Parts: sequence; structure tokens; C-alpha cells
Amino acid sequence: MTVEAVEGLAVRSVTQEEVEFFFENGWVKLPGLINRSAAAELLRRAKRIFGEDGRAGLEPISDKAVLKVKTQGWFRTAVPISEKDEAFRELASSEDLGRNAARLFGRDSSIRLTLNNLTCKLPADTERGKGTDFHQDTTQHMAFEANTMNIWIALDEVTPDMGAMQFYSGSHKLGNLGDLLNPATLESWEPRLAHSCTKTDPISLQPGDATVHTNLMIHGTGPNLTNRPRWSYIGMYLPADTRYTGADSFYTNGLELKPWSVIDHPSFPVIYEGNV
Ligand SMILES: O=C(O)CCC(=O)C(=O)O
Ligand SMILES: [Fe+2]
Repeated sequence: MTVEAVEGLAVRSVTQEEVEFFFENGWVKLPGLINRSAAAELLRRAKRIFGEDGRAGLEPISDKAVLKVKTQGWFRTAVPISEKDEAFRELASSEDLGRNAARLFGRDSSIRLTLNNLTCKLPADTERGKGTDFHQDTTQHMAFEANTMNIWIALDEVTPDMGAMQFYSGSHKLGNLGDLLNPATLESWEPRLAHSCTKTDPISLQPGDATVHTNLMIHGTGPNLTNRPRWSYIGMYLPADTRYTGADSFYTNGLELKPWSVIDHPSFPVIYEGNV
């Protein structure tokens, strides 16, 4: 980990209106969640890791696991970025970000940071510039009893044609819809989704803008049709009193968590002390 000083990160508070929008729709856009100068510094650091064009040291997708191969086509990732770079660690573990997460979960609980990524969706002429298949965040969630939330922060401008995120607004109310990465399953849900949800247009973001979605929100993107990489930070947060379910998962395997015990582990640090 680098020990360079990081100056000037500011995370604003979510408004009550944004909290209500989130409950109604399952996602919310948070313009200017972090200050532009911090976003610019994070982007500089991201480029140090992945190169100016995002392609430095890029390795071909080789994993045999079907799900992994699929998700690896969505973007390039450095995880956990909080252990690779001090500025990303400050962002990932920001108390203000944690307080926002608690308000969006609907309860002033303590909050833990879990998975945290630097991601870069490359132009679509590469292996990691494809569209993100529409999905719920089921695999990230099944090991945890409580809901999880992803905070997705743009480090650079994201235009609609860059593989900007789209949401099926309201889909969080439909519960767990199964393996949506299986095209037949997603297709079979289409009539219900058309009836109950509104699919958003791709959400444009300025550097420092964010979207937040719950694990049950169906989300995905088109391919990155531009020649610019799409840079973002994605952090996954959950209430600190969440228990481990015992499910086999990439997020928890090897940590020796006990099923139905609180996920109290250095890999899941508490970043915000709530009041309940
Ligand atoms: O960045 C993307 O294209 C998808 C991100 C995603 O699936 C998530 O944050 O849960
Ligand atoms: Fe996702």
C-alpha cells in the first residue's frame, strides 16, 4: 500500500428526497457525491494502475468458470482497490459514505465495507468492453443475510454510449428472480418486467457523480461504443450486524466465518458507527 497523503476528499450527504427515490425505485443517482478534485485524483491513480488507455498489463480472459468468464467481459477490475491505493482506501472506508449507506438502507445501523473495486470498461473492440448483462447482484448477496448495496462512482465522464448503467426501476420489489444471466430466464421475466418496471435510459454521469443500487435491482449496460475507457469505483456495503448464511461464495470462502454469526472480520471493516 502506498502511504502518500490524500487531501480533500469530500462526500456529501444524501438528501431525504434521494432516500425516498431510492426506496421507491431501488436505485438512485447522486450528482456530485464526491468532489470533482477528488474524482480527478482517483482517476490519476486509476491510470497509474491500468494505464492511460486502461490496457496496461491486460491479460486475456482465461478462467473456466462460466459466471466468472461472463462477468470478466464486462470490465477490467482491481480488487480490493482499498488495499492497493491509499486514496481509494480513504474513499472506500469513508464514514460519510457509510452514513449515506445507512440512510439508504433505512436504518441508522453501523455499516461495513466489503468488496471494493476499481473498474474500467474498455472500448468494445476489446474483451472487456462488452455490455454488462442485465442481472441482480445475487451472487454477491447470498452469503449475507441482509441486503447489500453497491455505490458506483464515476471517476471520469460517462456518456450514454460508453456502457452507462441502466436500471429496471422498481424491480427490487419483485424479489429474487433467479439466474438472470441465463438468457432464457431473463426472457421469461420480460412480460412481468414490462408490466411492473420502467427500464431507464443509460444514466450519464460527470466525474464524482454516483448511482446506488440494491442487490435486488436489475441492472446492466450496453457495450462501450466509444474509444474512451469508462472508469469507476464500485463499493459494496452492508449493515454491520449482517450474519453469514453459510453459502459458498467468492466473497466469504476462506475467511472461516461461522454460519449464522455476524460477519465480524477484518475483510469487512466497520466504516460507520450507527446509533441502533
Ligand atoms: O459497471 C457495470 O457495468 C456493472 C456494475 C455492476 O454490476 C454492479 O455494480 O453491481
Ligand atoms: Fe451488478
